[in-house]
Amino acid sequence: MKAFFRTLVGLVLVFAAVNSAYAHFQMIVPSTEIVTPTDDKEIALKLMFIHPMEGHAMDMAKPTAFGVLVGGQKHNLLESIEPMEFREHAAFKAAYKIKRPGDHVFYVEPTPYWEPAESLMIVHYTKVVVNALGLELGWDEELGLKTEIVPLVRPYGLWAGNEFRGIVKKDGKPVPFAEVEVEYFNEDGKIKPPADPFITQVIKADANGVFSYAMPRAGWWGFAALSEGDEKMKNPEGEDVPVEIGAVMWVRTRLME
Ligand SMILES: [Cu+2]
Repeated sequence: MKAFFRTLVGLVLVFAAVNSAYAHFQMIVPSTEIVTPTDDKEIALKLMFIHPMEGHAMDMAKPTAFGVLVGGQKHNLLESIEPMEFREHAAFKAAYKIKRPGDHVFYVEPTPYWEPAESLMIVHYTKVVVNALGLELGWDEELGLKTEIVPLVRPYGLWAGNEFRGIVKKDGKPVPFAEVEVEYFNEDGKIKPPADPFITQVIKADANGVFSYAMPRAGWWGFAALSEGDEKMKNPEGEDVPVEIGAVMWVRTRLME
């Protein structure tokens, strides 16, 4: 009987770990994905590490890198970030003034996060595109991150129901059959998933690393392609542990009405 309970407890722990594995997403969301010539040129960006559908957050350390690619040039914005709180956890924010037309690809490389439940370090290289002042140029440019989603669909001006497509890359090369997790940012908690599989959508890329997903609701959608890092990393206890590297991209859809 004791052995049975031990097995049961073990199984519950395994399932709990599997579940939490489905949910971490680094987020980078701007106050708007499109800045028109008549709009305020200052936008606000929020960086947080959360479970987008379920709503809870983890503490985020100051990122390793934060910047923007615009007009073919990368600008380091790390000095502009400030700490903030998001759902009682450490997060960051930044203000950015749009100075030129064109697509702005904002990115963040977080400091590795230790996840004891999964015994691994997590690094989600994350990006989001803001279109500015009427010039639609630059959204498909690669940042050259360790792992990255390169969009095959212009990632703004999207209606709810539109399809998003992208190529998953690692070290600049497509990742065949990469697994991509998709979550909706359930900001107001209105969506109540009827069962656990609704929390995170799981899709796979094809042989060329290309994936697609039709987004059924207006709001922010996160796409996370996860893979194992080539090298181990030291956890806070000084042990060598595997690293989960993620290529994350955020896309906003709006309601057609
Ligand atoms: Cu978590």
